[in-house]
Order: sequence, then structure tokens, then C-alpha cells
Amino acid sequence: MGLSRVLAILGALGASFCTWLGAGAAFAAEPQPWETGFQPAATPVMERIEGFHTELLYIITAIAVFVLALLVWVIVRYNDRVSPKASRTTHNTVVEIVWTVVPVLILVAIVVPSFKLLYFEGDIQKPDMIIKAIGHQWYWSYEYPSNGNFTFDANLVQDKDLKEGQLRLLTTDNPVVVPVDTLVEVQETSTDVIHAWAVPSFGVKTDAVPGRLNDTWFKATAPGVYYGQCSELCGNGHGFMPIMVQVLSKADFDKWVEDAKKKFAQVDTPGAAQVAAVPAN
Ligand SMILES: [Cu+2]
Repeated sequence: MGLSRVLAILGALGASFCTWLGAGAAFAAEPQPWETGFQPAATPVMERIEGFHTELLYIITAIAVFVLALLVWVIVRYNDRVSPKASRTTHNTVVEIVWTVVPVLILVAIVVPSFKLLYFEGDIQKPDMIIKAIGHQWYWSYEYPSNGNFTFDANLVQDKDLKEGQLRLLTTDNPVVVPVDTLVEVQETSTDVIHAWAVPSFGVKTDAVPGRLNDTWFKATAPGVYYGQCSELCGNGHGFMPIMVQVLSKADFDKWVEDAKKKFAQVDTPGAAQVAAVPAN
């Protein structure tokens, strides 16, 4: 089997591996059994993250195949049996320049889209609405300063209380509700330890730090329910403070806001923030 044949087989394997990884993403916006790719993107940020990830996958696959091919070449062509008289070559200026310059060029090709994406994620345009997510041991509470300043807690729905179709460890009693195609700024903070507000299909993951106000943003492109989890080890209830985001049409969202204003406490009401916390575990 010649070298070109080996390379062709490795190339084909690499390509089918990439396709397989990509195919893993075509699911609902929740974790799936045996999922190897990302949850499907539901925001422009996540679409770009996915694109960048695919680019990187091609680059690393090409590098891995190239290095493996070199190894195979050396093993086949220069082993003791085929080539008993070893070469005593030590330096080669051309090769040394190439193996310095080419990796630098590869890194530049990676860093440019990487920084572009980083700035796109970090640069929050003028938001249409703001939500404040406050981490607690072990649940999230939310405030809606742009929509009447009400607040509510989102506690895990325990296994025994799950209804048909509700996802274990991901369903909360109150979802975070947002309108579709709306630039939502999420401000995160915490009342106790560091938590992190993360929703994979939105491409957001930001620490909620006590005494500090962090922010991130998302613009959901399709109605639906999206799930995330606290992503900073925060104690023994860390795995029991999920994030459930329901994206509604703008009209449905307005209706929800009207109900929410009546149903939930006002942030300004004394004691509103101290709604009794039910430990999630
Ligand atoms: Cu947490």
C-alpha cells in the first residue's frame, strides 16, 4: 500500500468523522443521549461558535492526519530492515524555516476569527430588555427591570413532581420567559458563592459573582424551550439549579408579562428578594 493510498484512506476517515460530529447537532435544544456535537444553535452567537468550532475541527483534523502520515512514512520507509544505513543529517535550514513559519500562519488563521467571535460575544449592543439573573444556593431568581420590575424564583422540579414530558434535572417551576428576536441583556450576580448562568444553545456562559454585576446577551431566533445549568461548582446543590428559558412570540410574551406582573412580587416591595428558598436537593 503506497503512501498516497494511506493518505487517501486517512483523509476519508477524517472527513466522515467530521460529518458524524456535525450530524450530532440536529436535535432539540436540550441534551440528548449519546450526543457528541453541540445542542442546535438558537442565537447568532451560538451559530458563530458552531461555525468556528467546525473550522477548528478541519484544521486539527488536517494537522493530526499530516503528523500521522509523517510517522507512518518514517516507520515504513526508514525502519532498520528497509534502510539499515542511517542518515547522519542534523540540520536543514529550509525545513526549519518551514516548521516555524507554517505553525505561526496556522495560529494566525485561528486567532483572527477567534478574536472576531470574542468581540461579537462581548460587545453588547443596545438591549431591547434586561433580565437580572441572581444565583443562590441552589436556585436562580430573576428580575425583569424592563417589564414592570417583578421578580420570581426558579426552583428545580423534583423527580417525584415531574409531569409527562418534563425533563429531569432541567425543569424549573418558573421558566425565564423572553420574546423571540429580541436582544436580551442578562445581568448576573449572586447572593452567596460564584454560580454561572449558562445556556448551551444560546452560546452564553457567564459567572454570577457576589458583589459584582456581570452581563451577557442573547437574541433567540426561534420560539421554544431551551435548557441550561449552573456551570460553576457552587456546593452540593450545584447540579440541581437548572436554567429553563421559554422563548415566546412577542404577543405571547406581552400576555405573559401582564400575568407575571399580577402573579409575582415587585422588586421594590420590601422583602420581595427574600422569598423563601426551597433547597433544591
Ligand atoms: Cu450554582
